[in-house]
Amino acid sequence: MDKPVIGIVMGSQSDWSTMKHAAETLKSFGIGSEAKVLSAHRQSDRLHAWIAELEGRGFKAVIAGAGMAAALPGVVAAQTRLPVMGVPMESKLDGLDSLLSIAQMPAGIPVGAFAIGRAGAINAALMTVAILALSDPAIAAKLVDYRANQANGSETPRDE
Ligand code: RP5
Repeated sequence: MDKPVIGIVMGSQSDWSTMKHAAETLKSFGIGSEAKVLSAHRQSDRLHAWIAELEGRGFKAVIAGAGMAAALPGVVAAQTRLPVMGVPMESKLDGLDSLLSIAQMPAGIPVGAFAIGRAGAINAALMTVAILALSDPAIAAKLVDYRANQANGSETPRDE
């Protein structure tokens, strides 16, 4: 197993069905991740302890997913200088509550806000891949291949 360099944290076990797409995307690039359920509201002390260790353990970025009053990405960003990607869960108000909670950060503590649900989880992972690619030519080459493969998709429409 690759040494984890990307942290994946979510507010509830119920978020994993979405956040697993971030982990799977990273795995497809051979990038190790560590996934945790640590709610900003329900497990704030344990969340703080986990964040405090990340830089020392060699992590490069964090993907944080949460729903409802989705404070988690911002709380993580407030406690680390690592880049934080926020993924809104498709929750009570179709995820709009989560999206606004994640996007509307006060100036000074940035969180990258992604699309609601699966697309956001995948794109958050791809953004961390792009960050790693800046200093890792092997990952950069895989990212170029990934993009090229999308461009090679069929031109024949089909039902989902
Ligand atoms: C948030 O509340 C979690 O991120 C989750 O999306 C939502 C609901 O959590 P559960 O009640 O399913 O544990 O904190």
